[in-house]
Amino acid sequence: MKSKLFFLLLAVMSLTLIIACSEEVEEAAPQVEVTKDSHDDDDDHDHDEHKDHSTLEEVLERGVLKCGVNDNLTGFGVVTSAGTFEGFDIDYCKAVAAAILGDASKVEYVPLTASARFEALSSEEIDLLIRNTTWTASRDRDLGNDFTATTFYDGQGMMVYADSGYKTIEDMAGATICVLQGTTTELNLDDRFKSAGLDYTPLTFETNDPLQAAFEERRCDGWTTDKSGLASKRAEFPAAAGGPEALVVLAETLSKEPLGPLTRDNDSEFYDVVQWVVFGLIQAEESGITSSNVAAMAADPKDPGMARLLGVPYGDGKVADFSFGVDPTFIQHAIKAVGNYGEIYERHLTPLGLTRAGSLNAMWTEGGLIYAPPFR
Ligand SMILES: N[C@@H](CCC(=O)N[C@@H](CS)C(=O)NCC(=O)O)C(=O)O
Repeated sequence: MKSKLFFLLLAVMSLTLIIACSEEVEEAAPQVEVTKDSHDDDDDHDHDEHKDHSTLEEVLERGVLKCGVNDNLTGFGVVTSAGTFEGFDIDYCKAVAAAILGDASKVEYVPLTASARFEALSSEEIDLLIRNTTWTASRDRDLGNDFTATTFYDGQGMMVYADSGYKTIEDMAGATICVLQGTTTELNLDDRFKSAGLDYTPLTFETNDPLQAAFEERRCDGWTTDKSGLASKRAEFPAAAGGPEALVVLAETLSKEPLGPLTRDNDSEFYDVVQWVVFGLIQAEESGITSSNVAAMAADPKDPGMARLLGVPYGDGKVADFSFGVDPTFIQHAIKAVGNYGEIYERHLTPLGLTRAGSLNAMWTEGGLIYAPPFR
């Protein structure tokens, strides 16, 4: 009895000690304020709530791919006067539709603003988002997205009037800067000016047209976004406002903006198809396969690797089927529809003056970052 009492006392004392210690630990822990680095990413979705269903199956059943895009950025995604969508990102929507459905025209384009795009993906209004969207940690994790692969390595720039005299960001203390809401641009702008101890006033907009109007009225001294976006907007700057020559893009690149297609978390069949379409078009360029020679290459592949990529046998061998859940010729369909990476770039981005040679978007064999893992 005595020993029971002793153990009880010991237990109470240890418990008190444990509680005291844990409180101490808690108190001693540094007070870190956790900020979600994302007013762009306000919609804090619970990614685990995504149903575990396959978008790939849905697209196959529906017979149409719902692709979230930009409709106001020449080069990447824009509606032509004929009412059709075109651009670098649009070609990736077409390539995925061709790969899955065998028909590049089976795309329903859903135009989205920068701030509406993630909600559209998580609410399943779209299957896939391809809208000059930067891969970041918070978008990947907090917002429950999966970035497939980078199709364009970009970086943020600052555009000013040539007659403003601004040569560097440091010259811009006190300036008013036009910027789009719901973008990485808005956040990087703040990082850059704050860390340099420079005052500035952001003038934010939901869409590009009123932003451009404000810039033309000189209500802001600088216009910041991805350098590709600046090239696009500068190229189309109206003559009445001075034309492209009235504007200069400062040399500095303020950030890393890797752009590419994204899907929802926990949707790996669909994710894999989109990712390997991106890689397949890169490999096609490396292997010298184009939209015009793909049929000939498929009929007589030059090597076993080319046969695997195009989903055809090499000699007497078997077709390599990697169980993507689509026809093994899926990359062949994608190439036929839009061409290889170089052809897509040439068609949409070269006309904007975005020189590929010597940039991060050159092929890895030429010193760039455009690289596909082995298709085997
Ligand atoms: N890459 C950045 C910026 C994306 C972005 O929205 N860029 C602007 C300018 S390049 C745009 O698409 N503007 C067209 C519009 O919203 O009308 C991001 O993912 O947040």
